[in-house]
Amino acid sequence: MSENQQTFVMVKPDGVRRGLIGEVIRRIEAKGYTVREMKLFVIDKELAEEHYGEHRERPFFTELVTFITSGPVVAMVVEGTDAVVGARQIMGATNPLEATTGSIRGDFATAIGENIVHGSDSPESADREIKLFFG
Ligand code: DAT
Ligand code: MG
Repeated sequence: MSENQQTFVMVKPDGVRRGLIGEVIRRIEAKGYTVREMKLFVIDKELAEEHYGEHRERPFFTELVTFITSGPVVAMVVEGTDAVVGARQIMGATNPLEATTGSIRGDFATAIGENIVHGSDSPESADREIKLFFG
């Protein structure tokens, strides 16, 4: 059953640096979703470590936190039918080499560490991340 959902979307520092804020929002809106909240700011280390807490033990964690705090991001609450899965479909696979052409990561990224966008991976993650960034 499809349902109306909210998800958390973020244009990461590489996306902002490369001037892709508009492109990401365009694709989200073109799909049929609505941006409900949005802010541009630099994430501090504490918020980055909380947001990526599930990856704390991974070898790339330090690099990930350094990267996500390296410049401004655009954080958004995006709403629409099955928005959690749908937004991730627009983004493509985590590794840009596996992301299909036509997806944001497939079209604009070359490396897993700089893959332009973030999207919540489940409704539970969306709730947690929306509260973390907009609560
Ligand atoms: P996603 O962002 O698609 O939800 P994830 O939650 O598994 O992917 O990982 C979070 C971010 O961490 C991902 O967007 C890029 C980075 N990352 C994931 N796996 C990595 C790896 N093997 N090496 C370097 N960075 C990685
Ligand atoms: Mg994830």
